[in-house]
Amino acid sequence: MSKQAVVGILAHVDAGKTTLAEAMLFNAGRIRKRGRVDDGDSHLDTNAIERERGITIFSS
Ligand SMILES: Nc1nc2c(ncn2[C@@H]2O[C@H](COP(=O)(O)OP(=O)(O)OP(=O)(O)O)[C@@H](O)[C@H]2O)c(=O)[nH]1
Ligand SMILES: [Mg+2]
Repeated sequence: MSKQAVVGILAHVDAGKTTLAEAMLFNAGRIRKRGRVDDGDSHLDTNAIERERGITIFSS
């Protein structure tokens, strides 16, 4: 069984939390492509409103 880590990132709105989390997943080899919030293709912001506006709304 692989090790799991629960990581919380706290910072101000638009500070770069999603971008950092995306980079961490990519560097750990958990996602093949590092998406970009600005391009609307981040792995973590999947909702249409999130992608359109480039902000995280939902947590999961
Ligand atoms: N120059 C620069 N821009 C960054 C960096 N990290 C993120 N950004 C930009 O900052 C903006 C916000 O990044 P997000 O990753 O969406 O920030 P967030 O904290 O998840 O935002 P919310 O979920 O809306 O609170 C985007 O335009 C990113 O491209 C960085 O290290 N350097
Ligand atoms: Mg975010």
